Amino acid sequence: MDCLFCSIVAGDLPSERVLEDDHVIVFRDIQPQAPTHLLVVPRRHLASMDELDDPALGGAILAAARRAARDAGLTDGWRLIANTGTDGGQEVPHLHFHVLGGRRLGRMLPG
Ligand code: DGP
Repeated sequence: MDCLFCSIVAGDLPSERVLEDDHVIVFRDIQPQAPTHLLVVPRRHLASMDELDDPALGGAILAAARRAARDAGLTDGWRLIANTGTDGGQEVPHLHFHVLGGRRLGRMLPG
C-alpha cells in the first residue's frame, strides 16, 4: 500500500486516533499548527475533494469533524480546511480535512 493515510486507516502505521466510525477516522496531525489539530480522513481512498462524489460520505466527514471538535472542547470556535491539489497546498494525496482550534486563528480571507 503506497498511500500514507491508507496505511494509517489500515493500522499499518501508528496514529493518535481520537474518533472513528464506519466511514472516517480522526487522528492528531503530526505537525500541529494549533493546540488542537486533527485530521478527518475517510476510510475509502479518494485523492482529494475533487473526487468526493458521495454526498453521504461528505456528510459523514462533516459530522465527524463536528463531533471531534466538540469532544476536543473547542467551544470558542474552530476551523475546517481541505487543502485541494497543488494550488490548494495539498501534500498528502488522500482526502482529509484539518480541524484546527484552541487559539485565535488569523483571518484567511481579505475583507
Ligand atoms: P495537507 O497539506 O493538507 O496535505 O496536510 C497534510 C497533513 O498531514 C500535514 O499537516 C501533516 C500531516 N501528516 C503528514 N504525515 C503524517 C503522518 O504520518 N501522521 C500524521 N498523524 N500526520 C501526518
